[in-house]
Amino acid sequence: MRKTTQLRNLITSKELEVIMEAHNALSAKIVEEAGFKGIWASGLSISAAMGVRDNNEASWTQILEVLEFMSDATSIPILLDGDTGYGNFNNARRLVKKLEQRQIAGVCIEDKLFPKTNSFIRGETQPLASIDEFCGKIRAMKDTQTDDDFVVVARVEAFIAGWGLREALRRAEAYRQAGADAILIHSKRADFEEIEAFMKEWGGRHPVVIVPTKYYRTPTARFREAGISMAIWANHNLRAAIAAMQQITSRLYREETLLHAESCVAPLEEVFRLQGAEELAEAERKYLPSGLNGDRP
Ligand code: SPV
Ligand code: MG
Repeated sequence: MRKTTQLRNLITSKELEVIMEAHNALSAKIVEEAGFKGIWASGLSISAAMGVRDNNEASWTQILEVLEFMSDATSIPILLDGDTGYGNFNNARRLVKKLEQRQIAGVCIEDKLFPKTNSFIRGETQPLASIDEFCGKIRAMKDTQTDDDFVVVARVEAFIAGWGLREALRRAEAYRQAGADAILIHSKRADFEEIEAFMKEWGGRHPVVIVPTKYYRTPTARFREAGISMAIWANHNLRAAIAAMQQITSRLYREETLLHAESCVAPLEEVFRLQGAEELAEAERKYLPSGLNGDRP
């Protein structure tokens, strides 16, 4: 099944679906192997892995290069965190064209201004896009896609900016009418209450996606009860990698020996397996004349 169709099915299914963050091909592959049905290509994680801030410091073509490796390495759909679409409607529609060429299944855009800032950094101070401008961007993206199943998710930042429930609903409804396939309603609160209030008023009009990073204590059953379509574990591979790398690096620095490190890290064979070394060995048996390592006289 096409990756776009897979993602559309996840978004529109009656069940709660959960997708997980990846920030490069290796983490994307790990997400697929764990059993997840989709990948969140997180702007925060990809930028952090590049050593830059989540402020569009990495160019959108640099993000595309990472995505291409992620897409090549996996068979489950990738939903790109496309920030604001990297500019106006024109940049956003060109992004859609380039994503489709790389078999990226969908993109989420947020109603902020380019260059954006991560929602958890001084959210209240962040300006929001005008509703009309953002709706034009959504329409341009939907008009550009050539695969009907390509998914455009519109992310509402009204709660992040402190604009309240009424504004969140107004924006979500406008984005639905502009053609978005789902609404991502974001919150920085430690509880689920503002999202729950939104869901009550929303009344199942259109699929809703959430990112429970800050309200991680909320049991997943409550997301189901509220009628959420998709939850995103948005940055946990990056944060796991940071913790693991800091631990092993400081230990190796202190101990000046590899003696105790070996049991704390993945075996080298696991690295080769994840890279697909076995497939290359098979291909060599098929395509390389046996015993030849270059011509010798
Ligand atoms: C991301 O993963 O980059 C997101 C989610 O956009 S958040 O960091 O919560 O804004
Ligand atoms: Mg982001």
